[in-house]
Amino acid sequence: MAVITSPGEEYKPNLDLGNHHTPLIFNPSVLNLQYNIPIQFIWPDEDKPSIDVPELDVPLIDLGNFLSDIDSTSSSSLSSSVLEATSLISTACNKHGFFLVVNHGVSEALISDAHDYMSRFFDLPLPEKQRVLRKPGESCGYASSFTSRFYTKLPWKETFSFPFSDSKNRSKTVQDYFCDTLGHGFEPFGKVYQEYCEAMSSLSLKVMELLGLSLGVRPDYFRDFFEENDSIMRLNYYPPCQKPDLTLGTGPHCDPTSLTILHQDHVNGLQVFVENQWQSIPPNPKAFVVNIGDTFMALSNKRYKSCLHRAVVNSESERKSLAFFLCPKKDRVVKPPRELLDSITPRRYPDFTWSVFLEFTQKHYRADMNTLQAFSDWLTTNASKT
Ligand SMILES: O=C(O)CCC(=O)C(=O)O
Repeated sequence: MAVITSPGEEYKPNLDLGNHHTPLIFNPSVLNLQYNIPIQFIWPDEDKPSIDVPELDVPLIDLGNFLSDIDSTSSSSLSSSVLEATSLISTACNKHGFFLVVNHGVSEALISDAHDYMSRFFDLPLPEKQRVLRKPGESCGYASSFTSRFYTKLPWKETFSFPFSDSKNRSKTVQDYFCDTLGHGFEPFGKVYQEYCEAMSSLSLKVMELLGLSLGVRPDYFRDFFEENDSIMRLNYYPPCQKPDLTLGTGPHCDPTSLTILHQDHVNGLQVFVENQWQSIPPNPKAFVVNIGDTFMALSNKRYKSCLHRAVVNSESERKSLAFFLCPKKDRVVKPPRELLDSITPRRYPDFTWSVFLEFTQKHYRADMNTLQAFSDWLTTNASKT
């Protein structure tokens, strides 16, 4: 069975990629000028992208009032802005699971620093980045298509992922990760991303309150569930490509995680598969794109959708995005609250922990639109064997 190292990337070990038995090197400054892109980057016809797709109807949720009113979810009568936000969120999450948030309280300077340090990281010479190479079966480190790990449908990108823990008793900070893997010179990188991840974690907990309200669940239920989260932060770099109609930056996948908070730079690229067609979410520097992942789909007992999405590339501009993947504390048991169960709505998925689901996506199954169902079937089959 194919093994996946991250959403949308197929991993088959020990296969030689080069036409002449030399491994393929993902060197953006060479590849971005090539008109004959290596065959491994050419996707099958059914996956080939179209740049010219309609724009997705995605609601813009203004969090300003909600964040400034500390009692916004505890009073018996919710303010009209909270009611409006939960209604928009409910409609979007029943349909495709994507919405935008503005007036989110994250400082522009921090977002700008996070983009700036992302450029500095990807501008490093390849051997420097390789010092923090992601190993097969792991979710963190630097990854691109330069190794011989990948076989076909290579994504046109480089990524760098690292862990973030919101636990008071965490053993390592993001700063420690950068210093341990890349050296003390990288402390400023770690400092910026520790701060950025903390901002993303607290924004996700606020979004969890709104998701709870929108589902008719007490607002602290999901918020408490994600306290002390063990999350993942990913930096995505997509170089220009002279054949953008043949390849993909990130292949079609659903996020196995719980909630994704994405910040795109000014270049178009994100597309979501809704109503049988790919639709784009254009960049908005003032907004974060939020989407439901498979684990939240399970927590909501399949009320809310985790939707297929991908990133396309283009021939003129490089593109970057910052993705924070909210995940529960590793040993938390994922099960929907009782408010979402009744005699006509049975449990859709068995209990599981995030650590087992994560391992399943890394070692046994590619992240696609069927990942959660395949995991659920696998759990049920294995449970019945024991
Ligand atoms: O870069 C983007 O717009 C999407 C990235 C994404 O889907 C991912 O990192 O899983």
